[in-house]
Amino acid sequence: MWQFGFSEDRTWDDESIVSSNFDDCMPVPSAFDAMPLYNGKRGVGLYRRTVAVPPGSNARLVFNAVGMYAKVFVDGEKVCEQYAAYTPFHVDMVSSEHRDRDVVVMVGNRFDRELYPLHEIFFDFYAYGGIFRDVELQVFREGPRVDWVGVDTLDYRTGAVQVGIEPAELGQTFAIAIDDSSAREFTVDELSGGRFVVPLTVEGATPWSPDHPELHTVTVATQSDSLEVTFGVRQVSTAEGKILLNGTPVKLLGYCRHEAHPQYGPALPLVQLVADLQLLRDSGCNFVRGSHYQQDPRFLDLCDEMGMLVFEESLGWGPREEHMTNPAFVDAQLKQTADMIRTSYNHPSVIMRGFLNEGVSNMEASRPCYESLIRLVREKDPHRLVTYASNRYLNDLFLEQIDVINFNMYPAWYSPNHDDECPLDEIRKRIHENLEGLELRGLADKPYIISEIGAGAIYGWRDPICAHWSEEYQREVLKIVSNEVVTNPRIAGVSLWQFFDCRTYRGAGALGRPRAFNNKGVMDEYRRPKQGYEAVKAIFNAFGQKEA
Ligand code: ADA
Repeated sequence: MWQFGFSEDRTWDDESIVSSNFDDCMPVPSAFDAMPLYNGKRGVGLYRRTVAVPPGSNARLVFNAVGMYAKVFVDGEKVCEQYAAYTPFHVDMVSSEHRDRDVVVMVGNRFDRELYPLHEIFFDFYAYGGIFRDVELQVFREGPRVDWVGVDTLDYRTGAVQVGIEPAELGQTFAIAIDDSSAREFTVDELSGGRFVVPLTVEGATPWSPDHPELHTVTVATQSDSLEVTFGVRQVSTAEGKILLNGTPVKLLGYCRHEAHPQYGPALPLVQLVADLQLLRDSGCNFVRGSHYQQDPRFLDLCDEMGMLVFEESLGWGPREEHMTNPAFVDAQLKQTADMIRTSYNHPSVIMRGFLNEGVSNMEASRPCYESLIRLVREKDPHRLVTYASNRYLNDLFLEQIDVINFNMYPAWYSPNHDDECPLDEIRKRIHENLEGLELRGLADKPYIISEIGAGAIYGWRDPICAHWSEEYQREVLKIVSNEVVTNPRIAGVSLWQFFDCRTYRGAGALGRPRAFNNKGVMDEYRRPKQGYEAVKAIFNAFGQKEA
């Protein structure tokens, strides 16, 4: 529990606020504006608590996510400002003779493009305020530290991996142990990009896959510090339009998922994360797209443990030309995407990474932003696939540069043909048009995924004529799509839009969003299944059994 205060009037610049106004309390993690008393309010939230650090020790506070933006004060002094809601950041606490350190986090949840260009009110999901994911306290001993360890699989057949360590300097020694084997010492004789890289073998490893999510640990230690990370031995690649997991083609069947719940906002408790994964597995899925931001690290841990493949995405939704040409926006994109890659580096579940959902990738003005993001993702992690979800289809300018084509489309929903009483026929037509176009453009070798497709349905709304917004209509759309995906060898996968309904905004945008929710979930926001759930489940499971 932290002390808490909230002001709708004070400005973000007014830092005098951090010394007063704590008249309530709030659990961490939490989104304060998902709590009944603060629902829908926008302003400045304040969290305060005392953190005990042994006198004389340096310490670090790691914030796994604070939205929408934050300033952190330690002992009354500002030590950090952060403007990316879903990526972790840390503050270092220099040693002091006092044990009790005063930590205040000022949290802003007002939209402000100047301050925080990554999130806009036109997005189709609600932006909450609060310290929504865990805060960790790390207390350090004197001496060399191990801040980051990253493991890459070099050959899933032999168990060959390489372990990268930061920070490292020439002459320094690290003790490294895989699983419960005894530690071996390695002295840094060469640095690669500031990192010490050690080739090792995981003896007798079964490659990680959804059917065999076997995990391993590596422990890296100096005399004063040690870090243990979990990883899987697995490789992902593409060939002839397919995604290969450990050399074997895999069809990706799944949903897009927001981190959302009406009661908790984005601060989901562990039981809910587990429930979501149980439901994904129950639906015959092997794949989830973390739309449209980095998911909770605990969710990724569960994907590793329970065998779910992940398309990981940094925060972005429909950026326009004005964003593409705004250097502050581009810099913030690059930073949050680099931070995301660093923190999810060891999750075997994460097989591809993307950014800028539905950006203007058909415009020349977008080239610098897209090309620098593609380059960054490849450089920071050459062992995963690079992609982004596009709705510019064949007008997209950058498809040649990515590994996997992901197209978002709504043929039977946002139908251009208003005279058509039932536009279900458009679904296959659109998919085939895309595939033919990609072939003509010479892109048939790249795997093609439908990263979004779906229809809105209000939970419980049944309709004998199968009209828009009925569970029946959604069920029919999802059936056609799922059957097409499992039978068409040119389609490498699908992430249906979406796993459950999620809150959007009030105001004019809500005209196409009854209840101010995006109702295209195959479950409602409380995870109550609509008719489409069982329909998709039957098709995905039948395919899974056939493949096995
Ligand atoms: C887009 C977007 C989704 C959602 C969807 C819809 O494709 O990427 O976040 O808004 O449209 O429901 O219209």
